[in-house]
Amino acid sequence: MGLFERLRSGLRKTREAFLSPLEETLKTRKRLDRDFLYELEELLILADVGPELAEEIVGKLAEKDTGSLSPEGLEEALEEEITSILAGAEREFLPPPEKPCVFLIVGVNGSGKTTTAAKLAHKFMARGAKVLLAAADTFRAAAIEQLRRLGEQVGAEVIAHRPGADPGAVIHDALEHAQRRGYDFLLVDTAGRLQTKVPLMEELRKVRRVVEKLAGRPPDERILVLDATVGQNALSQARLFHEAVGLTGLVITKLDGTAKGGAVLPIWRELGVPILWVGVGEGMEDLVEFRARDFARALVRR
Ligand SMILES: Nc1nc2c(ncn2[C@@H]2O[C@H](COP(=O)(O)OP(=O)(O)OP(=O)(O)O)[C@@H](O)[C@H]2O)c(=O)[nH]1
Ligand SMILES: [Mg+2]
Repeated sequence: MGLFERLRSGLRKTREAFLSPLEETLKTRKRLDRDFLYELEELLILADVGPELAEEIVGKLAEKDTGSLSPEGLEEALEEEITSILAGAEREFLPPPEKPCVFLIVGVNGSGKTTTAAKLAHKFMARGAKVLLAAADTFRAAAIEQLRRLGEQVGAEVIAHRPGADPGAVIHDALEHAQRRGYDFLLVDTAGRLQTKVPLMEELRKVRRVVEKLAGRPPDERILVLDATVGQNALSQARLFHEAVGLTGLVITKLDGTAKGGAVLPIWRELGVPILWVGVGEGMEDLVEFRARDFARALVRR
């Protein structure tokens, strides 16, 4: 499967929930009248685009009204509006000149951090890079095991300490190892507990300092992994993480498991942090680079 097809298939639930009722309406209506626009706005809100952006999109469409309306014409207009809203969210990932490129991967429980770390390792290794994974989630023994297993699956080396060890020490070790052995990437998987918010944030700041001290610069990428099934509610968490580590990018996971894929729009609008990749399945190949046009097309085009 090509990457666009992977994205399209991942967004199927959102697209169907949105397009099917719209197409029904289009069978009976031929104009962008008030009722139709109202229904469109509702469908956008159901897809978790949020009331403000839904109104904005519908407003733009109303301005463009050219009289008769075909399903294709409407889909095309929607694609344009969504692409233009998301245009700034696109950021190409480029590794820094100095090796290793350090990724700090953060997020709440179960958002998909460990899986995403392994998917990224898989992606970079396929391009010939040397990738090291660090198990800085020392909170649960099972978390360390999970990373080891995934590391084995993708063929990446994993640095881990005992459960309960200091995450800072794991990162220190891993970074030294990566520097000595000429690794291109060090991907740091962290713990995701939210119930202990303040200590977690302190811990993340500390992790950032450990990297700064040893590498002479903060982690190159501070990536927040957000679960799309949480929809817009992910925003308040995102702000906390942004405060703690200064995010450089987002990965939005589990788009395949939700009809709320539209939440990507308000997440970008409210947070202003670029979206680097999206997760569209549990497999190691199911991580797609975020491109505004592709995303919009996969979301609203039949
Ligand atoms: N369908 C789907 N499932 C995903 C995706 N990304 C991750 N998952 C699944 O989500 C579950 C949790 O993923 P993990 O990677 O363990 O999440 P985590 O953030 O590391 O979790 P904690 O370490 O417990 O905080 C696993 O079953 C993953 O397979 C995705 O894009 N799509
Ligand atoms: Mg994990």
